[in-house]
Parts: sequence; C-alpha cells; structure tokens
Amino acid sequence: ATFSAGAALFPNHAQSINDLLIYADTALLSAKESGRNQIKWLNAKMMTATTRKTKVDSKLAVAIREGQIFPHYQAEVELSTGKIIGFEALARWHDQELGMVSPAEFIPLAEQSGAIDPLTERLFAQVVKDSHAIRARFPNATIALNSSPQLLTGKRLLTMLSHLASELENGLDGFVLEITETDFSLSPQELASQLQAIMGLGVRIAIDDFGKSYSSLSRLASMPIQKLKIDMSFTAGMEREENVKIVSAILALAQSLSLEVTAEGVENRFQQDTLIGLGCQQAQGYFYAKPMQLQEILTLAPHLIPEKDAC
Ligand code: G
Ligand code: MN
Repeated sequence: ATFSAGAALFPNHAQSINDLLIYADTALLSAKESGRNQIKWLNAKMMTATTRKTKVDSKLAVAIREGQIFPHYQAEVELSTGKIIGFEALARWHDQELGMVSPAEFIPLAEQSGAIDPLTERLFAQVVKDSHAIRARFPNATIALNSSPQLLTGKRLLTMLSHLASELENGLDGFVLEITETDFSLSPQELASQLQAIMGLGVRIAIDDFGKSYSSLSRLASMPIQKLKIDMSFTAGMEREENVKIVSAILALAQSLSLEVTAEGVENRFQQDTLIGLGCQQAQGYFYAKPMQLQEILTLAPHLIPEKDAC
C-alpha cells in the first residue's frame, strides 16, 4: 500500500523502478519509526534525500573509474609551536550535478556495493604519488590514509598496502593508517596479526574518531597501535566541563598505553589552549587548516600560526 501511494503521489520524481522501491522502503521505515499502525506519507525532504542517495549510488562507479574522487589533505600540527607534522588524506568528490558529495554519503554506499576496494586502491595510489611532492616540501611530515575496517576482512587492506610498499624505495615509512573502531568481525588475534603485518610495511596505526562509537578497552590494550585521534565531538564540546574531563581521561589512557594523541576538529583558540593545558601535543582542525588540494598545501608555511577562530 505504501508503495503504490508513494508512486501515485510522486510520479514525476520516480525515475526508475529502483527509485520507487527505495521510496517504498523509506516510507515503510519511516512509518515503522513513528510507531505501529501509523501511516506516514513521504514528505518532500525524504524524497530529496532518497533521490540524492540513488543518484550518488548510480554515479559512484564511474566517479571512481574516472578519478573524480581524489585526496585532499589536511595538516596536523604540533600544538605548542604550530609546526606542521603531518597531513591526513581525505577523499573528496565534486560532481557537476550533485555538488560536493561527502564521504559520509558515498563511503557507506561504496561499502555496500563492493566499490570500496577499487575506491580505496585508487585513493591510496594517488596519495603515494602525491607523497613525493609533499615530502619534498615537508620532509618529516607523516601522511595518513583512512581505511574502512571492512577491508581487514580477507586481508584486502594488507594486500593493497603491500603492493604500494613494494613500489616505494622506503616502503611505507612515514605513512599512518587510520581506522575507526567497529565491532571488527575478526578475532582479536587475527586483527592483531594483520595490523602487525601492516606495521611491518612501515605504517603506523591510529584509531580514528576515538571515543565516538564502539570502544573495547581490553582490545585497545592488546592491539598493536601507536596513536589515538580524539573524536571532534569531544574537542568541539570542551566548553562543557564533562567533555574536558573525557579528553583528559583519553590523554591519561593514551599516556599509560604509550600512544600518541591528536585532537581532531580544533576550531578556535579556546579549544587549542585547553588542549595545551591538558598536555595534548598534536591537533588538527579548521583553526589551523582545512582540507586542501595538493597544490595548495605545497604553498603552506612550515608553521601554521592562526590568528582568528575558524568558526
Ligand atoms: O573521520 P575522520 O576524522 O577521518 O574525518 C575527518 C572529517 O572531519 C573530514 O571530512 C574533515 O573535512 C572534517 N574536519 C576536519 N577538521 C574539522 C574541523 O575543525 N571542524 C569540523 N566541523 N570538521 C572538520
Ligand atoms: Mn581520519
């Protein structure tokens, strides 16, 4: 019933049977979310969201193949001096029709469709290419890659990184791999051995968005990792005392496990100074630099000394 209602009400929006099925799904889900026995009509906002999602999904494979999704780079700095100590590669996709498509939109779709493998391969290969120019200007800068934890299954990430390492004179020395915490489907032993093998290629391992979702402290202690990146929700929330306490606790935890820490999402001087006061040594965020194209980061000064708050 919901399906035919959706189709009848919005005949002009539906471009394919697939669209209609997605509308029906969305309507059904929304009806379920609003409670039993309630009928909820598709509203315009839901319609726009589902249409966009369908479009993103259908354009993804071509965008990957044609290299329309490519890395931008955001600087990481030493908090006390503003010195650039590394860059994080972040996938960016600008589509003529859709505008900026954020990784939050296309990564989950890529994970579902299997496109995550070719996407990651292309992105990593591009970062390795770019790394020569980056290192020429910032000799000791680390370069961080993000990976979906899904690629740990079947050792796909290890295989990808091994190929890349074999093409470089010094392997992947100076590269960092960022992975988010999830309920990894691997056993702790399997996870540890894969991370060890990846480290053997010269890569250091960081837990991304630390504290945001699934956390297992017992696993953290047994995982061969070198770094935590504090989720930006804690940094952004430091006006509230409880978030300062959480950041402080993460720093203590990291210190006792001998892990480096980068605070993500620093946008203003108050956040910077609070972090320095807590003994945090590294930061990243719009206060210092936004993610930029390769050519732009190559014009950055070695030290980023911000004058005004980003937001
Ligand atoms: O999940 P991960 O931490 O890798 O993603 C980082 C994302 O956060 C990027 O998309 C980047 O553009 C965004 N980002 C980086 N610095 C800031 C910041 O200071 N404020 C906000 N709101 N977002 C940021
Ligand atoms: Mn990251």
